[in-house]
Amino acid sequence: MIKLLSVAIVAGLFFASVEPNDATDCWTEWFDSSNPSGTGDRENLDKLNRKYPGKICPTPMDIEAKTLSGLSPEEAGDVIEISETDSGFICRKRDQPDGQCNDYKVRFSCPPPYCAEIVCLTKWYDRDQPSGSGDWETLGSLRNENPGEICENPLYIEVVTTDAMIPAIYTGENFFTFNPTKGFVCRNRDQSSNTCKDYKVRFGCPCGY
Ligand SMILES: [Ca+2]
Ligand SMILES: [Ca+2]
Repeated sequence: MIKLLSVAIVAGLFFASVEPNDATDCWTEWFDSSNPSGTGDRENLDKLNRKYPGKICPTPMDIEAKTLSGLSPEEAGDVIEISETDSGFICRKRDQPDGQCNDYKVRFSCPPPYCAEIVCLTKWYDRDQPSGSGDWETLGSLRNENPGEICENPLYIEVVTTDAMIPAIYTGENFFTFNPTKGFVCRNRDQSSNTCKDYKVRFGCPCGY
């Protein structure tokens, strides 16, 4: 749910509670993946999850944004757009009176189960090559072929190319499936080059699984 909000509404709705509502909730560390060099500053949750696997819970309860110098959007005088927690934070230059956005960092609050849970990464898996219809590294197939090795409901997935270990989000390819509960699929037909790179994946599971 995207809402265009004035600074006053944003301050009231989303940034009034700078600490977690429940004392047992926890905040993640701060993330800054984007600079306001183009049309604005965008700190997207999906992108952050892929760039920092295991660092953010799958369904954050709240989001907080501050400038790198520590000001709230209200204090910085910026009008921001925020999709509560599912896609993160956007400051668009075109929405600003002065046409400029500050550089923001964001953090998320996570529910108690996540706070107490330390995430452990599995080994890397590479079960398929993109020589057929694409590179199919689905969680179902990987679990079937590696019994007992991967938890049923992973919290995170990390995907890199098999050769240079380039994170999938930086290869510019279009992915059919890319999430911790289904795994990863790159279909050749979705690429302008008609072929996917070869990827390997690993998952974040509760430690002790
Ligand atoms: Ca930023
Ligand atoms: Ca592969």
